[in-house]
Amino acid sequence: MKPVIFITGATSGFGAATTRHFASNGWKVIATGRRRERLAELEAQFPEFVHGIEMDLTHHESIKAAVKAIPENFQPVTCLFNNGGLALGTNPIPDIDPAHWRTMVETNIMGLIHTTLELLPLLKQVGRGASIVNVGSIAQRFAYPGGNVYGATKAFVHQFSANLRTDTMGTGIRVTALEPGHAKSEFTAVRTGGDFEANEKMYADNDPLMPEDIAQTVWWLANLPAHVNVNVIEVMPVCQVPQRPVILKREEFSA
Ligand code: NDP
Ligand code: 8X3
Repeated sequence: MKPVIFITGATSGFGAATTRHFASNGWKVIATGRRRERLAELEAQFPEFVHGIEMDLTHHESIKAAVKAIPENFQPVTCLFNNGGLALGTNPIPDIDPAHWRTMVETNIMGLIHTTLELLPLLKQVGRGASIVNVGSIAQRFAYPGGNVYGATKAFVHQFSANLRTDTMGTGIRVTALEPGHAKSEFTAVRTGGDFEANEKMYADNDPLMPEDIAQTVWWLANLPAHVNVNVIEVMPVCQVPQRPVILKREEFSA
């Protein structure tokens, strides 16, 4: 029987690349997201390997319906790639849109925990060798102006992943928080409300991670020997360097 991966956010960026990588290498993929036409493209590219299901992470009922709609020949599930998510807005507090905050919490936190809850029975059927890969971000550890609620949702993913490991203890299911840095996708276009020029500019003069880099990392994680659990993995492009905290001079304070 071929192994199966359930992917959230399969319509773009990391999720689309991971769908292609796994399907090309003989896994079956349940590809989910809101944009049906993009799911259809993936299905057309890999007719026997990809099954698309429309799913909105912000609605628990939509997640339940999607899991119910998984065809029998795409069960049980060996890997859950909890990847779908977004940042909205780049302004520091208080110049923010409360609706953005709500959507980020509903997608990055509620969507991820509800998906985990609904998939667990199918992962438990596999048990030893099954895995959950939760996409966090370096933004959970490195603060930056305008990162406010986005970074905090990813800090949730970091700690939830650790707690989930303790709750799944004894089932054989592995849990990893995968925390990427600067990576090219549609992330910045979404964050800026559809500014694809800003998206291109962000990556024009540097060499970011590419979605395929993340797909390969997920592949490595999912195919490690069954007794190995990578708790956290932080991945950055060589062009991105973590630095020490900023120190302000007295004259740089506004009051
Ligand atoms: P993209 O914008 O390219 O992809 C985001 C995916 O999330 C899309 O497939 C989108 O699908 C899905 N999504 C968003 N909202 C919902 C929703 N309500 N319901 C279902 N699916 C949803 O960005 P990335 O590939 O970069 O992002 C993937 C993950 O990686 C995110 O969690 C992001 O926070 C994280 N990340 C990104 C980094 C980067 O620099 N790019 C770095 C670190 C982490 P659709 O719109 O069709 O529903
Ligand atoms: C996305 C990475 O640093 O742009 O999670 O917020 S960052």
